[in-house]
Amino acid sequence: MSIFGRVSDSAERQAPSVDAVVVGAGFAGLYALHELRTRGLSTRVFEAAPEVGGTWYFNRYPGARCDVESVDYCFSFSDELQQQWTWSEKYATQAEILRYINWVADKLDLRSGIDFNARVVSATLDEDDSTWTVRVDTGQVVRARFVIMATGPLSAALTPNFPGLDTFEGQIHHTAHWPHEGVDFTGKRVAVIGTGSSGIQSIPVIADQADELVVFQRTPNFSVPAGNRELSSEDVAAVKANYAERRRLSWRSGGGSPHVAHPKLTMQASPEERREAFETRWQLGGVLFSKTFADQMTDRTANEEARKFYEEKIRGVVDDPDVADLLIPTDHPIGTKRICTDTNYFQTFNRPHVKLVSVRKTPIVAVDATGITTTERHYDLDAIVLATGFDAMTGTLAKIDIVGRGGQRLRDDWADGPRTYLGLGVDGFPNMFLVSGPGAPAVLANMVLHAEAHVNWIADAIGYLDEHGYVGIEAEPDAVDEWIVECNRRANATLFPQANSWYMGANVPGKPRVFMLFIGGFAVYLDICREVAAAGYKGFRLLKDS
Ligand code: N01
Repeated sequence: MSIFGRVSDSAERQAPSVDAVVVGAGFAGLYALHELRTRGLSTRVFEAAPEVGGTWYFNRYPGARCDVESVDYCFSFSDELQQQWTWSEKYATQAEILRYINWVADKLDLRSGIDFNARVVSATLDEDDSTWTVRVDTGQVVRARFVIMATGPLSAALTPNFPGLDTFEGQIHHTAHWPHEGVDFTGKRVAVIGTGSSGIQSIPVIADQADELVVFQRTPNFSVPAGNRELSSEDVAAVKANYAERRRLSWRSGGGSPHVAHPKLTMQASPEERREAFETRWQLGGVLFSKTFADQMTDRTANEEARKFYEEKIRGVVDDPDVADLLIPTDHPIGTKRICTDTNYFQTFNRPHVKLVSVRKTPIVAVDATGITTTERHYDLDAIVLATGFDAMTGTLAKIDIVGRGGQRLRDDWADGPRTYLGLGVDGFPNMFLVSGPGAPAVLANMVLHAEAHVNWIADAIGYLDEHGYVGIEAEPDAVDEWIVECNRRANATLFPQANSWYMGANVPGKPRVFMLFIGGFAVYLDICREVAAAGYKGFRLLKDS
């Protein structure tokens, strides 16, 4: 080691020290700060953005809303919070969710614990005492007993490598990095590339403004009308009077919201019952259409019934049958990519100034100063919107240089796919916890409740270590291996692996194709985590001071 290395090591040893560093100030990071502080642990949060909000700070594209009902997609840990805040719509806009997050941050005095404009660039384990040295792009260095990665599964935006993209002379905006002042497309010729949730929400709004809109679609997506509406004071009062029961159902559910599937399996229901159930769920709106019947995501025949109903609905609103053919997915079972929720998405393609281009039929060849060229023709454009998604689950963690035992790097360790135990711990990386990481239900559940559950588990684990005189906790390699097998076993019993989804890493060229989530259900997962803790953190090695 060079003398400079030694000098810097000793300087780092004198760096300020806290019990926990939390990376990210979205829902998860904010709750972690609140909970760890409440339990008397000194905690510092680093947030790359200038404000709180995480995904809801960045994703402010036109039409951005949550696809989980607002009354469920908010903190449950404090009845005072859920009683005091009043949501205005069934599905909250990005702006309203961000207002809510700011309100919580103020109410719980969280800002004082957060460094903003502070991107964590590395976290390095000191094996002698199982502590972490965390470096920030501001030059700050902090030592911590625990590092909690509340970095969010969908926070590394993906920009495809279209040749010539940087030569385009008009505006380019990624939905995940939308300008705060907004974008006015009035009188403009606009392209949207990508038809996932972000594209499907923004396309109808952009179409309202633009002179011409060209939508470049690679894979058509299933999208169900959101059925959004304003909440009346009676709606709000009914939810608030019944919040405890609503939350109880959510905690015991498959996805973290109080949905109950039809009592029969799809093919046990008569054709009339089936149709009525699909119609009722369709009218209620949103992603839960894929859970109308409990077997829809495991039984191909059941799934096909839902798909046929869906196809009929879409053909009913798209005027041109050739356009409808392009818009209706045929390459994956319904629900195996996250179902999108929309407001007038399909109707938008009936408008004369909106054109749909399948880049499967006519791929994008290049972008130049004036627009996009496909194998068929050139499109003159003033603006390009990239609704091209994320390097999900692992992308953000891979950007941080996380160095564990023996100098092993997390990004190398995960080269063939992420390895975690319960989505919470990683072998070789003691005292580092993930919130909503790969191997947890994460995005398959209500992310707010999921974050609360993870943070509570982590805080309990730290309490257990302190109470019993341990300095560290580390996932056992065998437990990680077995958990991966378990996650794969459960995924393979469903239809999910049949889709080239971001759940599978399939949207990122070169990313290993593995199903990155625990699909056994939110309540089942929480029970497993509880059992592991109750058994003295079975599958984790508890470390004594050496
Ligand atoms: O990203 P996506 P997203 N050439 O990956 C296409 C959550 N979310 O930001 O499907 C051409 O779904 C890509 O095509 P393909 C939610 O969990 C929630 O929309 O890979 N096209 C796809 O059409 C969601 O699932 C909400 O073939 C290219 C699109 O870009 C997740 O975030 C709102 C391409 C990307 O879709 C991600 O959603 C928004 C290329 N080279 C997001 N590369 C709500 O709560 C990619 N594409 C409602």
